[in-house]
Amino acid sequence: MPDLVRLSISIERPLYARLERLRRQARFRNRSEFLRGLVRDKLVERQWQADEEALGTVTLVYNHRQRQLSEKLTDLQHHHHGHVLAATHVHLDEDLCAEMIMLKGPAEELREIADLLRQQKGVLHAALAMSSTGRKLA
Ligand code: NI
Repeated sequence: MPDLVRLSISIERPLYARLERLRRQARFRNRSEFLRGLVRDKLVERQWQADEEALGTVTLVYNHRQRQLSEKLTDLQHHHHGHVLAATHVHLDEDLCAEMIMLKGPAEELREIADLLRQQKGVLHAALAMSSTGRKLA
């Protein structure tokens, strides 16, 4: 375990109250752990801004009866096979499908792949969860 540094900070009372509300809403009991999480969130945000190696998951919802859509989504993943770590397909009902595609690579390339997937006709919703390979977060 790395050395721990204890710090004391000054913060305005209303801002402290807001911080505590955020901590409770996030269901953190431990304030230190909550603050570590905030710092790591900011670090991951900076990693994406700086186009560093990143991990991302695209969630797609679409109707598989849309002509050629399943084939297009598969073609796109094959074309970017160097960035696709895994994909899971779930049949939500008779018509609708959800697909989770886990990607790894430079952040901007992951954004581009997510945008390409999102733009396909018949995709009802697409969300990109921007995460990290975990390096430089400890
Ligand atoms: Ni399906």
